[in-house]
Order: sequence, then structure tokens, then C-alpha cells
Amino acid sequence: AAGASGGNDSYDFVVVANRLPVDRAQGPQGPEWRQSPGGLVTGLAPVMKRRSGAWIGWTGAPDEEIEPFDLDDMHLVPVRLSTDDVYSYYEGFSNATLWPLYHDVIVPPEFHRKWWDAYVRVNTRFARAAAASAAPGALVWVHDYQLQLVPGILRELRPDVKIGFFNHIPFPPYEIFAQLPWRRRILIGLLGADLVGFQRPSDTANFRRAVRRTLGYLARNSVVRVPASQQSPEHLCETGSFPISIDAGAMDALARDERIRKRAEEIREEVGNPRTLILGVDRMDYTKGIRHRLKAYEELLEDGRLSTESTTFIQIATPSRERLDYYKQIRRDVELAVGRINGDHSALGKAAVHYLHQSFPREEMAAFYLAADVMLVTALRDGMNLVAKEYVACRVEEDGVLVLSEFTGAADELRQALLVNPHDIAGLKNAITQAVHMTPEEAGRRMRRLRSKVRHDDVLQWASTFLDRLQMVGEQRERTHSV
Ligand code: ADQ
Repeated sequence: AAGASGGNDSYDFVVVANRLPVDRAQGPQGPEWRQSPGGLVTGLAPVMKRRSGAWIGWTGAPDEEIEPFDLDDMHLVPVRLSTDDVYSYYEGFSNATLWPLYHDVIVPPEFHRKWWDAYVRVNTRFARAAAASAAPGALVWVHDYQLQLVPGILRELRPDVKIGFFNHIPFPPYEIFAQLPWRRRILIGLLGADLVGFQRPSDTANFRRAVRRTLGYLARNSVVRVPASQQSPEHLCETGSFPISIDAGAMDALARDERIRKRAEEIREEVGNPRTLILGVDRMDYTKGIRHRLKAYEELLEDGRLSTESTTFIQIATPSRERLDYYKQIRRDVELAVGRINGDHSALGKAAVHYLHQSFPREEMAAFYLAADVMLVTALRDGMNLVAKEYVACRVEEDGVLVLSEFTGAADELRQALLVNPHDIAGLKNAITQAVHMTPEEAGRRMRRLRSKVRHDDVLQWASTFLDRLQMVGEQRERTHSV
């Protein structure tokens, strides 16, 4: 039902993402939807309010047919996924093919033609829903690796709209990307956009190189010239890096809240008032380097360089993608290591590792960040890593030490962290020791610079920078093609 004039409901700002920004909750009148506290919706909510905005995505449950509905200034359009779509498109192609491939093949990606067929089918469904919701000339912003074909399909359906795409995860080096049997189709899908954005300049460079090597399209500076196809005229696709951030102001305010400060003190007491509290916070994912971190900590206890008399470690790991084999395996590996470390090094009432495989509200997360003297972010590969920025935003006293993997996008910006290569266990041990013993003067000097960085570019600025750029390149295209 999509025509060049848009459907019955026409929105001039349309977000397309795998998930809708809502969770099901129990309200006074029975089940209802609540806005979920994700970073993306925080960044986009003001734009949604200012323009008439729609968000297209999946509710998270299979086989549900739900009519579009309105919530907090947003029009939400649920896209249905069948049980087989969830298995083949979401858990399969998105999370067992693309996710490991785009994260440096930490585990081997699986290539299955049936999964690819489901990816094409579901991407087409999302693109049609976007085409039916967008007003003439609307801005459409497509998010992440699950939806890389949407820009190309949408451009054919609606040549009048301005299409932006942002990839939240890394874009891999060509030699890795080239393994993908459908590499041409993915690149052509992405190049349907007017603007394709990545977290870091190296991702952008990898993408441009893949386009040149795979398709032979020429890029001048940041702009790729996409030749005409049977469906669309020639157009330009701009590429660039737009490092995502957090709502730093909101985090800072939480960390100054009396109740949360009290809760942070309680947390320290509950773990036995150690001199040094070390913290790790991640989705339970093999990209996050949780095993490497535990190994380094275990060896430090064995060597006697750290002692459970004065130090404890809290590892929070959110349950994630639990039906996939490699996720079951990383959970087993982590739990085995935690059990071994505690068996060897804990005393009654003095655990070496406190391990929480749970999700917490924002307020509790802020209290953990506030309670921790040392934060360990040791991802083997990570698009950005918001945890690192959240920790910095919560350190309102300008103390605390961030140990940060150089393989995160955040490492490009947070240069005053202790940067580590998590594969180098000896180096990681030294960095943890350095963090534990750092003088307050040096920690303060580093934290002040980190904080000014995180304060200056927050998620609102990220969203408006991307959308301003999209508006500009979209208008340039209108002028040259007068569609
Ligand atoms: P993720 O891989 O999920 O995101 P990250 O950027 O660290 O990684 O974001 C995780 C978010 O979940 C943080 O906001 C954190 O506070 C929250 N969180 C983690 N554990 C939690 C728990 N137990 N309870 C409650 N909240 C918890 C992907 C990419 C990243 C990129 C982001 C955004 O992999 O590289 O930074 O998208 O683009």
C-alpha cells in the first residue's frame, strides 16, 4: 500500500530498528507497554517530539500480530516475526552469521542459505512498513546490522525519502567481510542510503574499501558514486563516522542523587567494605572479553599481587541470546571460572568474585558505577561500548580508574583511560595493578579529562549531528535529481 505519496498515516521522521523501544509491563488495568530505557530512544525522543515521528520494529515476541499504537509522542508500528523468522533471520543470520563475522570472527560465523532467505524476507517486510509510514520527502533512519538491506529496498519503493543508515557494531576489514557469500547484496543494500554512518573512522574506511573491492564503485573522499540500476537513477552515498554516546547529563544527575549515593555505600558494605572494588558490566557475550578479565584477576590473586583481604570484584553479566550455542558456551566458561576462583580464593564472607547474571534498573546500575574504584572494560571487539562512558559520567567526584580495551570504539575518544590489549594477559594484569595503586592525583587528572569528553558529546548531539547531515545530503540529491 506504499505509494510515492505515502500511506494513510504519514510521518516525516521514521526510525527503523529491529526492536521497538518498548517493554511489556503489568499496569493497573492489565498488561501495557512502557518505554524501555535504551540509549537510542533517549537520543531520538526529542526529535520524535519535534517532528511527527514513527518507529518501526519488532516487539520481541514471535507470532504476534499487533496493530500500530501511540506511546509518549511516538507512533509505534510493530513488525511481525514468525517463530521461523526469529530462528533464521534474528538468531541465525543476524546473530550467528553477521555478529561473529563483524566482530573479527572471535567465534566462527555460520553461513546458511535458508537464513539468508529469511534475512531478505524480513528486511523486505521492514522496508515495506517504512515505505507505508513515511510522508513525502520524510527522513528515514535505519539502524544496525539486522537491517542492512532496508535502505536499498526502500529506495526502490520510495525514491522521494531521505534514507540514513547507522551501524552500531564494527564494520570488519575486507579480508573478513569477503567471506560472506552475499557480500555484494549487503553492500548494495547499504548503498541505497543517502548517508551511511559508522562508530569509528576505521569502520568507515573498511566499508569504503569493501565497496571498492567488491563492487568497483569509486569513492571520492567520503562519497560513493552509486551507478544507476534498473530501478533507480545514479545517486551519491555519503559515508562517515558518528560515534554514539550516552545521556551524560541524566547519568551525572543520578550519580548526585542522595538515594543512589546511599545505595552505592550499601553495595560497598554488602561486599565487605573492601579497599578496592573492581567492577565489570557486560551483556553475556563472547565479544566482551569476560574470560580474559577473569583470567587476569585469578592470576593476580595467585601471584599474591592482589588479595581478597583488600580487593573484591563484581561481575555483572546481563542474560543475552541464550538459545545460541556460543552464548551457552560463554556462560558455562564464565561460570566455571568464577566457581574456580571463588573455590580457590574466597573466605567465608569474603568472596573473590561476586557474579550477577541479572538485569538491573538504571538507578541500580548508577549505584554500582558509583561504588566501583576500578572499572574493567576488556572487550575483544566492540562497536563503541557505552558502559565505559556510563562509568565516567557517574564519577562526579572525579575519581575512579577506567581500564579500557583498545578494541572498543570508545578507546578512540577516551584516551586518558588505561588502554589495554585484552589478549595480552600479562599487560592486562599490569594495567589492573596500576589502576588499583594509582595515586588520587593521577586518577583525578585522568578522570577530569575523560569527564569533559563524555560531557561534551552526548547522545542528543549524536542524533542531531547525524540527522542534520542526512537532511543536507538528502536536499543535495533532491536538487540534482528533482524527484
Ligand atoms: P551492547 O553490545 O549491548 O551494544 P554497550 O554499548 O556496552 O554494549 O551497551 C550495553 C548497555 O546495556 C549499557 O547501557 C549498559 O548500562 C546496559 N547494561 C549492561 N548490563 C546491564 C544489566 N545487567 N542491567 C541493566 N543494564 C545493563 C551495541 C554495540 C556497542 C554499542 C551499542 C550502542 O555492541 O558497541 O556501543 O550497541 O551503539
